[in-house]
Amino acid sequence: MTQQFKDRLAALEQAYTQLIHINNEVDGLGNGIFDRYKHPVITAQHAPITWKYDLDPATNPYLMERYSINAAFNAGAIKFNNKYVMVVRVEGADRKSFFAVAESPNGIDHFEFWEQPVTMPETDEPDTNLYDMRLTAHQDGWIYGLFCTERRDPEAPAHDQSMAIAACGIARTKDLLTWERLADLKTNSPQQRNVVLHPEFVNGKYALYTRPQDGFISAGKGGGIGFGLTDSMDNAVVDQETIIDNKQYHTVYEAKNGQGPAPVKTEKGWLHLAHGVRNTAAGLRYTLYMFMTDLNDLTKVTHKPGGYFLAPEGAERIGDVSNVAFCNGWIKDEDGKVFIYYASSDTRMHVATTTIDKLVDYVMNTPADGLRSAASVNVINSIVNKNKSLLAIQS
Ligand code: M1P
Repeated sequence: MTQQFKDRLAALEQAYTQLIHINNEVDGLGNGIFDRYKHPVITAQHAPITWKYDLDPATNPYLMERYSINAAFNAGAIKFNNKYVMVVRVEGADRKSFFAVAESPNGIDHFEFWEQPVTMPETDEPDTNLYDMRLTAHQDGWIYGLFCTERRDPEAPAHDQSMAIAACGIARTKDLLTWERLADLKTNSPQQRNVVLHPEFVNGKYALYTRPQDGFISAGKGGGIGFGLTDSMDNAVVDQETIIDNKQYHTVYEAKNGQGPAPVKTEKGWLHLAHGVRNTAAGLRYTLYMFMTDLNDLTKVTHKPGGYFLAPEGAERIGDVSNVAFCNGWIKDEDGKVFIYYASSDTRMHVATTTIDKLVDYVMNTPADGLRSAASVNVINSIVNKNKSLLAIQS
């Protein structure tokens, strides 16, 4: 082993150790709804050295990367064995995404990947690409991971090497190490992404949030967050998708939308976090928004604040696919604290913290989108007028 090899290895190890020991802290005053943090919680640089380098000086004398990691984003999340755990979409320089588990003792920093990425079994139709897992600890005792499996469109002409079909892949586990792959979800929609399993049985059936879509990128006549039931998760079939939250003109979910993580049950209703997409001259803009559904009727949206809940800010706005905030994982602690794991610009993971009480207050008391500029001014005026009376009483 040359001195150069030894020095480079020591430097790589030091940089990695420093990275995973960075302490995170709340960034600024925030909006009162949630706190953002100064540092991302998982990045491509968090990938272990042993994934990227052949450490044998005989076969890798220059200690160069033999497999490069491009990004680490769109993670599912779960509290597991008292640890805050993400199943991260890790993307190699070859554009292939795969899943890898990362854990932290406190949910806000010191995330470290497990020794090896997830070996996800395949169906008879191999996946070209896998991404965006939603984790659900279901009432039936399994932890399910629902994700997008992407394959080239068999109808695609040879000159078009980008036409793809997105479907919902399904796997289940008890330990996040060994996964049992089940058949892909069948629906009547040509494309499915952002499919999420509801944590409880509904009339003895499994309930799924879907996102019917015509094209790989464009929602076309489809779109909206759908809801459907299946008798079983082995060979899951949703015959009928009811759209519970649709695309809408001049909103942050005008072009398309999709359910984020599995909803969280509260005394007032089910809290949902979703992403909405609008088109701009600079391309698509992804932000997060929230809504609440009825405890007894999961297809009924009872509250929906206007506008976005969280949008990419500052450095978050820049990445492989800029201007994107995306969330498919959150964790609710016993004491009501909530950890929202969101990705920025298809590049890295962040955390935002809040509480169930704050989220319920936000969802129930933030005015709905009035859908016209005049309605927005009315909202401000009603706040100002209330404040004027309040301030007059106080003075
Ligand atoms: O690039 C932004 C996002 O685009 C897709 O989301 P959706 O299905 O809503 O369009 C997904 O590829 C997602 O992974 C990605 O972050």
